[in-house]
Amino acid sequence: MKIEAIILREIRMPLVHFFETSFGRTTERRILLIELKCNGFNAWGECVAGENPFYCEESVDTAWYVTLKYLAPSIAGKNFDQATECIPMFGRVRGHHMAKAAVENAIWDAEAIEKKIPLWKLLGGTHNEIPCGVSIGIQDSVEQLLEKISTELEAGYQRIKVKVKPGWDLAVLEKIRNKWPGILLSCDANSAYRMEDVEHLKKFDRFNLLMIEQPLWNDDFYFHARLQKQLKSAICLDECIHNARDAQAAGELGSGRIVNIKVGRVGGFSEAIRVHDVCQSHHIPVWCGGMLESGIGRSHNVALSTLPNFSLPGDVSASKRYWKDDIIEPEVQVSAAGMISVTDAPGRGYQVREDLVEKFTVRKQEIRPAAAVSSIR
Ligand code: OSB
Ligand code: MG
Repeated sequence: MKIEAIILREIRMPLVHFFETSFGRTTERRILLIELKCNGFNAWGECVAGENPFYCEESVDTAWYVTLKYLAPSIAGKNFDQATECIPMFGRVRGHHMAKAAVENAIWDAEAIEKKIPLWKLLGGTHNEIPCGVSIGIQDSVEQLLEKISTELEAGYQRIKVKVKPGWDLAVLEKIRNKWPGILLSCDANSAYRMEDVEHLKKFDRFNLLMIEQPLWNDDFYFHARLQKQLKSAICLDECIHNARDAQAAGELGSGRIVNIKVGRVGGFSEAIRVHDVCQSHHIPVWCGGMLESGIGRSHNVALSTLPNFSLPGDVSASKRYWKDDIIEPEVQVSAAGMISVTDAPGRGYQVREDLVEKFTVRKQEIRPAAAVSSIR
């Protein structure tokens, strides 16, 4: 396909319910969307960076800058047979994985549309439905959290993950376990604990958790290995895995027994597939994490989750948990058995509601190939 133009947009979408983690509360999402104008069709990508650099170093504004100044100009006017051809074009830019992923994934979206095959098959997916879990943020009260869990269990979700931090952990988990002794339950600390907390973290073992996600520093997998040796519960790595080498090192060190793959965090579908493969060779099951995506990123997460080693329920859940109106048609829906099905429709399998995208847009910029400069005499 030929990339005739790249359109950057920032959209704003209010969440139906606030989402709070150990690093803060989000009530509205600012989202950078990438639209590719190709020969005869449009393709889309979503940047999952947050408004602030609190989950990782990137934010909506750093991603906008890097995409506008470096990534988009490097692909404008180029012809691609395969999405992977863009990777060397981004090579000079260090880091900025979420910005790179948004552009790379848009090119994968384009490749699937052009080849008239489902994106999930293009990525190497083998499952035609994926098991779903939910991630539930810190609430104003434990009662409110228990009510939310009960709603999600009734909706069919197969695994409940709750956010924890010092002061919102053991007592909360105890109330949940007393009420639901048998459910698949996990927790996510988003790096809120330190090695001095090891005795405290050992107490999590009594709740028979499926996993404790990223208990220690965001950039560490050495001390996670030390901690894992002292815990019965499996550690799941999120923030600290940026590429397949990290996954390999974490596998060799024994830093965790499960990995959460977020396609934005690792820089795009190509690297996400490599992380998946490395984990598989270390017998580490993976699941697909979420970043409060709109329908575009969500549809891409659904496609990625069909790969064979995605063997635990992910944080990929129904559009309506996040948005009054999602920007795709149909919205992502979850069955009463807690599954999302994929179809054989070409591309991402969900139409983008361009009218709604336009309505939510607060800034927009188009990049076209630089016109050939003719020298003036
Ligand atoms: O750590 O998984 C995380 C949301 C924002 C930042 C980090 C995380 C999360 C989630 C939300 O847990 C998952 C979702 O999209 O529902
Ligand atoms: Mg996490």
